[in-house]
Amino acid sequence: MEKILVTRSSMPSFEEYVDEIKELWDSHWLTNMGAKHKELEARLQDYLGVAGVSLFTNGHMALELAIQAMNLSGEVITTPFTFASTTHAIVRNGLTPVFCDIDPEDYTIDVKQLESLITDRTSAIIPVHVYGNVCNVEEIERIAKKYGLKVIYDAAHTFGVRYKGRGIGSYGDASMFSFHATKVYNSIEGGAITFHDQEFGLDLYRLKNFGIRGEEVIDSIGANAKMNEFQAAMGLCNLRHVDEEIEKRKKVFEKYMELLSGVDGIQLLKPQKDVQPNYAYFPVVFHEKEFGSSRNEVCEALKAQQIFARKYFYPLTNTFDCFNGMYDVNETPTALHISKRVLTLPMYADLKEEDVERICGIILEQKR
Ligand code: T4K
Repeated sequence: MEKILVTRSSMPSFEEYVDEIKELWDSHWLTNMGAKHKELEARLQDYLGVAGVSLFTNGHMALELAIQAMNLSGEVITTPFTFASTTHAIVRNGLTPVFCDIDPEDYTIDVKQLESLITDRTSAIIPVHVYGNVCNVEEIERIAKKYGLKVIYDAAHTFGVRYKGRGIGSYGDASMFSFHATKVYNSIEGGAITFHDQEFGLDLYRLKNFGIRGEEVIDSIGANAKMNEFQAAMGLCNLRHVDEEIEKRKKVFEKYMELLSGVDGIQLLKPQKDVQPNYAYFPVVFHEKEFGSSRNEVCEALKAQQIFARKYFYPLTNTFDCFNGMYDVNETPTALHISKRVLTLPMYADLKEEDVERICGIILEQKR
């Protein structure tokens, strides 16, 4: 039986990629903001509908350096229902994450609780557009303005998403996109920060290149987080096909919806108003009492048939071993509840209709 994994990288044809990288053999320019890098930044600025784009070697380093470039201090409010990256980027900047609970339906930061977590040490909010679901950007903006806080969105999952006709990366002070192989759009590994303030863009440019301002002037403590030309070439190729890929994902998404909607004990994503989605993930929350089987039982039943769904995002970041019990998970009860019950099903553009039917068949067999 052929294995079905939670996702499968989108790729251009071999010929298209080879054609794209041919020039690199002529130029011998392989990295350090070369021609492909420049072209991709310009194309993404246009595609994402943002004022500025800075490319990085991966999404995580993009987030870490965006936080550094903001000169934040003290506490940063975020959610624990996310990939390790979000919390680690805060902690690795010497900042203290303060965990806000999530909304029980779209799993993004619960804006009703946000204000109560603000102290005189708070400097920023880092909300996550988890699974491609858009946070309540208006309310976040209102609160941030009121308290003078910066907002950096973890938009790793929201490539191509638009809200009220605007690219999602145009909200907040900055947004981080991941172009990892597992994402809707990939540059093998890769990431970007989108921003409005061109000065901030220059800071990012320097921070991803060791803090070098000029050959003899190094005036900030940077890292090396540059996207190389082979990554940028993959990004250029995949950008030509991303709309088509999202259309194909939509079909997979709709098939899952058709087969799993209305089943007692199964909670699915709801379409969000004014959002043009990208169908990044297909999370299902299993309520054991009503469904009759637990998330773990469903996961095991799928595994027995060579189908590898994933528990994104379990465990919560505020329970990670590396934090040695520093955070109280009971402060985010909804996040805890959802993380114990969620399973993200295989989701990618080329997932066959009959495979979706098979996956749903196995899930529904677990209904007691
Ligand atoms: N913020 C959020 C909210 C994020 O979700 C992420 C990344 C980040 C920040 C950081 O962005 P990056 O620094 O990664 O750009 C995967 C990804 O590695 C990670 O990018 C992603 N989130 C996370 C949700 O998922 P793992 O540990 O689950 O990956 P792995 O190796 O188990 O792969 C999962 C499946 O993907 C495989 O079963 C098959 C498929 N796959 C994987 C690879 C590596 C492919 O089809 N092709 C591939 O090349 O973390």
